Amino acid sequence: LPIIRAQNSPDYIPVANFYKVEAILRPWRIQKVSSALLKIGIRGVTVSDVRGFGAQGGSAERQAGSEFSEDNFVVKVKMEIVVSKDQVEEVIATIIGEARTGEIGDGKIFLSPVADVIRIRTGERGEKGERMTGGRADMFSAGSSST
Ligand code: AKG
Repeated sequence: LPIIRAQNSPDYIPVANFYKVEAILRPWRIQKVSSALLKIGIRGVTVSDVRGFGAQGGSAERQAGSEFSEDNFVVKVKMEIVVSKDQVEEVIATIIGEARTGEIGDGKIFLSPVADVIRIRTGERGEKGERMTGGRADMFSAGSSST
């Protein structure tokens, strides 16, 4: 990846065409988040059942007992979405808008550069590899595609 500023600087900025938005979320907010993402044209979403803890060590604010497992790791869902650079901020805002309760345990979002996206079926890479049928590119080209 091209790097702006010295690579060994703590404030270097990796530049990429694609970014992975990785969100650790409350399981019961996943449905709201994914339907909001669908509405803005996001089609490729991966979720995993995960357990973890943050600054509270997984032990604070036991307002929802069922969220906690025996060993104090809190049950969460990890949602991973790889999008082109221009979609990153809208995706982050959408996730926050649907996932935030304002209480401890809302989770976190991690953003990382992604070097390439490759569709296994076709071998397409880059923008073609990332594009999803019915997704953003189709939504924006709907008016002009008939010409
Ligand atoms: C933490 O461990 O930092 C927490 O936020 C625990 C509370 C939760 O995730 O529900």
